[in-house]
Amino acid sequence: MTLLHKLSKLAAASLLLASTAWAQAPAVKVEGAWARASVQGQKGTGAFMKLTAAEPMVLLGVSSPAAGVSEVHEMKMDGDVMRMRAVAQLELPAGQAVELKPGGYHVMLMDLKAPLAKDASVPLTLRLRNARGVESRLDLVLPVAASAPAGPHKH
Ligand SMILES: [Cu+2]
Repeated sequence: MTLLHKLSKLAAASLLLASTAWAQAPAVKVEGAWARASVQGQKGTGAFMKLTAAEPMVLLGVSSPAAGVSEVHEMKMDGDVMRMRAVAQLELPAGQAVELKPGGYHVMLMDLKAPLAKDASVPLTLRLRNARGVESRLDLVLPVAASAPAGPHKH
């Protein structure tokens, strides 16, 4: 076997590894994630982010060690009253950004174990399912802020 042959075999092997790693990488891009700071005695707060799935995915749920209960909520006008309710799952169409933001969809962290201090961070895990029914988890660490941080992706 020539050296060149060996090298090309190695290159092929590493390409294969790279593509395998890519296939297992989370198929959802998360941008601008943050959680709203809470004060002593406040039981719940919101977390927000922009999710863009590379393939059709469904957000099945969320969890955080900082909260007793974590849910995906939707805010909707009911007559002239803004109400929020838990959604069982949230569709993430391929290539289309779904925004979780104040006044719309959001992650609700309830039964907080301690106030979320500004400039702290909070772990949040997204539970996802792709179109083939394969479930995956995406572990995030969200910065805690009083309002949406200005980021490079602001439009
Ligand atoms: Cu809510």
